[in-house]
Amino acid sequence: MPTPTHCPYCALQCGMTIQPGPVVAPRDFPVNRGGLCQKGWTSATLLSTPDRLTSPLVRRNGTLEPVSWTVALDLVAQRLADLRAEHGPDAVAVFGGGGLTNEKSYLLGKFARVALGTSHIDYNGRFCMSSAAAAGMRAFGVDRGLPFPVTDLAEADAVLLVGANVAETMPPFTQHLRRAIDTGGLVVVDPRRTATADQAAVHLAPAPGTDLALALGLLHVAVTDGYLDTEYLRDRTSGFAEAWQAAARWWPEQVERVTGVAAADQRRAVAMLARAANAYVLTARGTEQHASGSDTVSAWINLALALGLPGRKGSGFGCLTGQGNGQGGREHGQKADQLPGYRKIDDPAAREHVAGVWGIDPNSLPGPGKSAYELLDSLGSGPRALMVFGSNVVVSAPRASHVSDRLAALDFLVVADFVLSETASLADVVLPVTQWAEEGGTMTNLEGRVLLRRRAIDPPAGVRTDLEVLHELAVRLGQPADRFPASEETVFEELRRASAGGVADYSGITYERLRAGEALHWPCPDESHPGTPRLFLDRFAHVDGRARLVPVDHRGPAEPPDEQYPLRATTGRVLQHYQSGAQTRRVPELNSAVPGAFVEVHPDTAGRAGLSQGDLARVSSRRGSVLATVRCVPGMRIDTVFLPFHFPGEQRANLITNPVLDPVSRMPEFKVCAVRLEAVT
Ligand SMILES: Nc1nc2c(c(=O)[nH]1)N[C@H]1C(S)=C(S)[C@@H](COP(=O)(O)OP(=O)(O)OC[C@H]3O[C@@H](n4cnc5c(=O)[nH]c(N)nc54)[C@H](O)[C@@H]3O)O[C@H]1N2
Ligand SMILES: Nc1nc2c(c(=O)[nH]1)N[C@H]1C(S)=C(S)[C@@H](COP(=O)(O)OP(=O)(O)OC[C@H]3O[C@@H](n4cnc5c(=O)[nH]c(N)nc54)[C@H](O)[C@@H]3O)O[C@H]1N2
Ligand code: SF4
Ligand SMILES: [Mo]
Repeated sequence: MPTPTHCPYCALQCGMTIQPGPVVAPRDFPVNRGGLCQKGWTSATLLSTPDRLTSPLVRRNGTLEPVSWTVALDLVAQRLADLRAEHGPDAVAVFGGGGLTNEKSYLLGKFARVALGTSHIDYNGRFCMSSAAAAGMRAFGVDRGLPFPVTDLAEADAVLLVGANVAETMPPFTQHLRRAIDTGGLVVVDPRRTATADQAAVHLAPAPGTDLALALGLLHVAVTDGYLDTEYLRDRTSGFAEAWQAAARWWPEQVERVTGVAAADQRRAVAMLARAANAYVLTARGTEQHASGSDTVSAWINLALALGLPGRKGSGFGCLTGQGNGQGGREHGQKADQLPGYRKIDDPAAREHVAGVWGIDPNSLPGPGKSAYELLDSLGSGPRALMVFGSNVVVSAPRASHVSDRLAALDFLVVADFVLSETASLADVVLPVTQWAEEGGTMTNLEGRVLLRRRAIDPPAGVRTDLEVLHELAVRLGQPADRFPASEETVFEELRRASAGGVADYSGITYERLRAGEALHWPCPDESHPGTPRLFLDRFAHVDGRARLVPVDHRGPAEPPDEQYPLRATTGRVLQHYQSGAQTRRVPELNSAVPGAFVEVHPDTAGRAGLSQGDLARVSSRRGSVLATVRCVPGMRIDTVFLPFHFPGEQRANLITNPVLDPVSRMPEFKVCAVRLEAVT
């Protein structure tokens, strides 16, 4: 019998079945309705990849050698205990991932705070949704990527899609935009003419890093062209006057000068949104991964609020979560400043509640730690040991060569993975773990719906689950065995209690309800509660029930182009590869489709550098150089180049990226830095 489950990759969490073979097939589920992208179709391949890790590895005389689990776990526990005894609990740091199940995220956070006693835990979601989360919190008082089911979009007449290339990053999602596309209501904001922009009636192509000016300009147009929803602003929001002060200065011609987006197109886009019966504004990484990302998302929210969209039936604002469990991964306590239930770690009531569930003294809980990049940057001088679960930072962190240096400065690096990722290959100990189809757990998709991942096939001999690894290590570090259960359902039962009363309340969700196929979106505060597919219909989550417009102003990229580095480089994704590529580069069909790094560049810009299609180029910034094959794209802006970040070694786009951080979210500026393009001679 095929087992129903979900795709292991992105936040859409397409429904699929898997049966021994292993063979996957799409399944009818609301988010994908029987569709899958190429990554989903080929996802079973990695389960039996020839270089699958099936034994723990320990570095001896410079090389990783297979050892037994007992030897590996004893060694890890001993080294961590020694470093802690010598340098204090903050000598050990933990780095998690948004691909981990809710149970893993929860237990990893508890392991760091209780078994290790360290404040240093953060995760790759900081590189992903943190700016959107910060802006959502500010505006609405709660952060759930989409506060409505994806299927609601099917009724949309107009959709403003900002910095999202869903045709490549969530292909089955585009079916929900069908009506908007067919009725000429799709507006795409992207410096590149992507496969998504190709389907839009209006494509606005701002220079990378200028979205904030564009959003202010569109708010300006909304006001001057008479589209303001004054009744909604009066009844459901506060802060319009302050937000308008900055936007008042951004008249369309001024915005055109800064962004390159024609004033007439700005007006068209606003008119389309304002005149539609049902309209949505959706953002993703293109507009968020900037040093001004939080303010930029706030500016898009301000626009949506001015038009009266959020919390209105058939309309809304949302951010597209990225990783498989990007939503749940940020709710259960693997973020530096959080405890389970999306609670704040510096809130005394939150500490008391969670410490009560964990059976510990609230005073023994550490305080907030450093954000992901700051944590990586401090390795060696701060933490002496790092444990990585579910991230490949050597490829995916900004200023990657510096991050590799910091990893090399550690006394001890432990990586749990199912393949020898670029990060795992630097480790002192590698722990081989199960993959999605071989384990159970829950994931929370981009619409806040909790889904069951079911074990469908037996794992290869020699691998353990992440939960088993944490259990074994916690016991060796002196914790009671039942404080770190290795069964996912037992962990979930505890997670429910820890989340009870929190922002992300899972206490009414049970495995039994999920097995029965109930569609449960959090918050779900008791077992008779139907869950909350749509937030904000009556009120926003702030105490007064109102949404806030936040006053923000444009500041531009942290590193503007200059004579030495005259171009703007931006980075992102292609359909066939996932993230650091650790998984998809091992799937022959995907790897042969896109075998290496490329740089998209306007033919004239390439020509000026003496380059043409297929040549090898060097793209250099103040931090380093990346090698990539030239792809001439006539639709590109002449001042901009684009590189995917899925490739290792000298092809790492992150060799050039700027690690400057957003002051609120601590998100690095992955989406713009100043570069120069040269031929490799
Ligand atoms: N195939 C594939 N799918 C994925 C993933 C993957 O790695 N591969 N990863 C998943 C994850 S974790 C995430 S976070 C999502 C990301 O999903 P998306 O956000 O859709 O992906 P990106 O390609 O990072 O960025 C989207 C677009 O932003 C544009 N962009 C660059 N700079 C700017 C700018 O300054 N302003 C604006 N408005 N746009 C800009 C880029 O040209 C790009 O087309 O995808 C998920 N799905
Ligand atoms: N230049 C640039 N850099 C970027 C971005 C960008 O747009 N531009 N985007 C950023 C974004 S949005 C993201 S989300 C990050 C993602 O970047 P990474 O954090 O590197 O993401 P992955 O490549 O998915 O890495 C996951 C690793 O964990 C392993 N793994 C997967 N599932 C599990 C599990 O359940 N347990 C364990 N133990 N291991 C597991 C995989 O094999 C893989 O090696 O990259 C960021 N970096
Ligand atoms: S869109 Fe995302 S969840 Fe769906 S098949 Fe592709 S990678 Fe998997
Ligand atoms: Mo992401």
